[in-house]
Amino acid sequence: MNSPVMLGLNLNAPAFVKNANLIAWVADMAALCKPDTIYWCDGSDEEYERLCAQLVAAGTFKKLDPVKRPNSYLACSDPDDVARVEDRTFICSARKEEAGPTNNWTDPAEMRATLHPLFDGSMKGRTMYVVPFSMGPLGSPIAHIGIELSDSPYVAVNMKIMTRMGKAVYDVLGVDGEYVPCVHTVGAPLAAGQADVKWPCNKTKYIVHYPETREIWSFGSGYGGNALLGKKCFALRIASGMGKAAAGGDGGSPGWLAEHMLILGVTNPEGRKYHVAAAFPSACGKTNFAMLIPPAGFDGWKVTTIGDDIAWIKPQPDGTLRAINPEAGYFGVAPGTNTLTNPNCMASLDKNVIFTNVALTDDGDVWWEGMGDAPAHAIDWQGKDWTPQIARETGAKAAHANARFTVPAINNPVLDPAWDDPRGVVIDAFMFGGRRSTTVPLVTEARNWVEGVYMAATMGSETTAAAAGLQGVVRRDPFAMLPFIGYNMSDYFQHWLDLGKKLDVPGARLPRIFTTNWFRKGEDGKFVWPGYGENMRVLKWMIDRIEGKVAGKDHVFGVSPAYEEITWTGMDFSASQFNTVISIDKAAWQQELGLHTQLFNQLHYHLPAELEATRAQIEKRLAA
Ligand code: SAT
Ligand code: MN
Repeated sequence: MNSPVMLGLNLNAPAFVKNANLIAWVADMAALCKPDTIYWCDGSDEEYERLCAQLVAAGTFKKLDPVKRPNSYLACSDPDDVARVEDRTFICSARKEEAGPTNNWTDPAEMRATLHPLFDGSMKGRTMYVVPFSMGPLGSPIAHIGIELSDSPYVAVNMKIMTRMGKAVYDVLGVDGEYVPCVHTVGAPLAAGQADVKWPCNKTKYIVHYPETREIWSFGSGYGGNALLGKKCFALRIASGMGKAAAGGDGGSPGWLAEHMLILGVTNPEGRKYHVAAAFPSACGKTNFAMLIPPAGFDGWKVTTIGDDIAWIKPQPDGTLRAINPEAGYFGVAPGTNTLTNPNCMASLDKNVIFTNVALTDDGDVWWEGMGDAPAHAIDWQGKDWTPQIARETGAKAAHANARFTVPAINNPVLDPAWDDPRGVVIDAFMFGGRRSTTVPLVTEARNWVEGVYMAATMGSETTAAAAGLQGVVRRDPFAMLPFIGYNMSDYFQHWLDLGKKLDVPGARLPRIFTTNWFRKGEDGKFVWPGYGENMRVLKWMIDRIEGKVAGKDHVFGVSPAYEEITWTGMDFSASQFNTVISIDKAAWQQELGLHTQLFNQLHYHLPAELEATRAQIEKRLAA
């Protein structure tokens, strides 16, 4: 391989970078990708502003009105680059069984041979940004460091919001610290004199993970989880494997968990505070739930946000589980967000935001479907004129269904004081929630850890616009991790079961496990449960369960609330409406169990016997 010096490229490594391994790797990657220049990000505000100004000059960003949206920008992507590409995402472990049947797998040597020519010269005519980031509070025992090399300044500025990015990371890394190397290119090299486009990307896309060597290689996309490699690629796919690999050893370590979960704090009027980690698939309202405002009638209740998408959870010697949010910002879904569905989120979006694929209004602000009154005219996310009349006539959407905002966590008015605490917070309950128009009740508590793992493992959900492809079809999405687990799904189930056993030490109290479904529909095809802030009523029932205040009703696969156990103050919801969202239809559940069997057949390799036994028990109870 040519050295960068031979190529005439100056590495420009600043004095604060003291890690020889890192410098050598950057040199190797520069020799391969052949950028025109290398820029080492320091994470300063001055740098952020400079890169944003550069993105404005390039036409990628539009600066929004400085009074209406101070220090905020709009980016509109290529229409072919709008969501995660699950069919182009690969887990390249040494053996196929280690990736498991739910992941795309290619032999690592073969994948390297495919990627090498694609990355060779891929950054020509561009700058390679060296982006140092910490997933989690700097120096936290639960946190880990990554370095992303990217030829996208859009990625660099988004990483500044989404992670602890900058110079201080190098202090934690030191001369020989470890980091996860992440290489990203939009795959659009520029010939000498060739003009750039606003959103460079490539029709060919590869989002590749090598779990053994803990590397991430991403080619061809500039969007979201495809390109901001700290998020799904590192914090879920690579980290889930790290947590599993940490299990065992001489000390019998339980390992740890990297989960697709929000983390919230909930304080009751008596002042007792609990922490809940909740898994929902992408675009199913994690950000809304994490910022929930208790409705009228819930005086003295308070919900605070630790994280809205990902949780890293480590068992402690006392049997507790402590969790951190590895991220520092929110990459949330814009459409549907408004002052009624999520007032705290709307307040967060007042300033310092990067919007992607929403509409630009004539007064230099943004708009999306479900934000409120439509403007008389706007420029839609594809740069076309948009009016309410055009929308009526053609169905054109002003914003893409997967349009996003990138916003710093510190903008959130209900940010939990412990959100940046390196020790994390103690988890009292897990929640798993799918998007199901039928069958699954509003809320159910598992009677024990194994039953909870079974519920999470068999969760189904209707697909959303967060991933490219078919939408609204029910697929099994175990733990809301189907697109994010970095190793064999059945081994992951086993990891959860083993962890539960190891935590079950005298004096310790395992977190309770609940499943929820906000999305049951009535015969008219409309949602029956109002959701959003009203979800507080379900959250309160969970806390009441933890405190032993409500008995619940036992049924075939867990415990659900009686109508009187939910606090209805300030809400009209009849017993019969409640029945529509909580009832268990035997025939539907017999069918549902058939789908569980199908899933278990698919996952038979290493499938824990406890899960199959739990399924058989439920089947027996159903038949009784
Ligand atoms: O684009 S992301 O993968 O970051 C968002 C999501 O799918 O949750
Ligand atoms: Mn997510």
